[in-house]
Amino acid sequence: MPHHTVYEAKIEHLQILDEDGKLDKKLAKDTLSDDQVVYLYEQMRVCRELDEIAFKLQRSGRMGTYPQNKGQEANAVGSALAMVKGNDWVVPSYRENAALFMHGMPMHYVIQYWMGDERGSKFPEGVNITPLSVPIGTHMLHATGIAWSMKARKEADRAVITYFGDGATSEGDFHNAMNFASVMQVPCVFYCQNNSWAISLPREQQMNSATVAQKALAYDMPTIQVDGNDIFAVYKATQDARKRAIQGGGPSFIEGVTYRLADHTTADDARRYRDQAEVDAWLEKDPLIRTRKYMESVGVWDDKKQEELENRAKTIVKEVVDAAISVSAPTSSEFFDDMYAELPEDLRRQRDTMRTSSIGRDPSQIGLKAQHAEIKG
Ligand SMILES: Cc1ncc(C[n+]2csc(CCOP(=O)(O)OP(=O)(O)O)c2C)c(N)n1
Ligand SMILES: [Mg+2]
Repeated sequence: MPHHTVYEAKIEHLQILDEDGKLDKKLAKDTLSDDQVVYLYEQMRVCRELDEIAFKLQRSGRMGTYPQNKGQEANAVGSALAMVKGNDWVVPSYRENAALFMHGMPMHYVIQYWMGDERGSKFPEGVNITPLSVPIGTHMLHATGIAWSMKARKEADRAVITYFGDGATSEGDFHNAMNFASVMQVPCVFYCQNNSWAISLPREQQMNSATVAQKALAYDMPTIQVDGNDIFAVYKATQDARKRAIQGGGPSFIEGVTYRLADHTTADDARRYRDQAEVDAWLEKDPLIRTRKYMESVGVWDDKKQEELENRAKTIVKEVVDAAISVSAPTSSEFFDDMYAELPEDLRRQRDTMRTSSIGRDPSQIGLKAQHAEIKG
């Protein structure tokens, strides 16, 4: 038969907790306990508080810019719980704060980072998280590389998760990372937060594929689309993917379908390009609302607990902001400190001459030496 089908595929969609907080008990089997649900809800609520305060800090001129996570928190918490803190690696973009906190990043670092302080990227030893990546897509290559090193070192019980947006999957780096990860069968979970928008560009204008998940088929990766506002579905898909990774089954892809309820960043005004009706429809699918409904339906949550949590969230975030703004200002030469273990000669020269008019040049060069001495003097 010269003409026949050589490849066929389907993309599955998984939802376990629906928008009304109703759980599919069969699908939920071996996923989250009620205690874990409460824990994840608390993480999401604290993150939401941080988001609101960060927004205010930017508006009052104390922060450069900030990308709110509002509406997407279930993707971060559900997946972060399925990975192993301090053992696995997290390679983030910039819209999954809760995952970073759950994997040990002190919360004030994220505030410091968005205030423009490089020390917000210098995580304590033992925190297996790479710095936030604002360049779109470049970090997925790092995730593949870290996972490849785990494989080369035969670290059989370790895996990597990397987060990125729908827009990032239109970048070449995404495809390079996916291809290499697949060819080398590295233990990496690729988690796409499909929030429908890449700044002002709607998903359907930047890609012609019906799902993001199907892009992984080209790399023969196990792939699934989940309701990204459903902590159960996110947890289950990530748990399956991690299990596959540590058992030598190679990389997996997860598309979490979610929505960016806020502007792209504080530098954006989404009212200029998207309908309020769309936002309103997604407000009803808010992961916090549906998780709370579920918790109330099984009797593990009530108004009193909610009030306590809201107060706790305020206290935590206030402490975090105080910690971020009370650190002493960095000295100007500190920005040379953290890129290299040993500073290359040209950068060393830049650092040593940065306050002279011979910046970056060797002050002992003829003609510059005298000038240098003059300025220093
Ligand atoms: C390499 C690169 N190109 C362009 C940009 C500008 N930029 C910043 S965010 C963004 C959109 C990203 O959309 P998506 O990947 O869907 O992530 P989201 O912001 O929706 O979470 C773009 C194009 C960038 N930061 N890096
Ligand atoms: Mg997006």
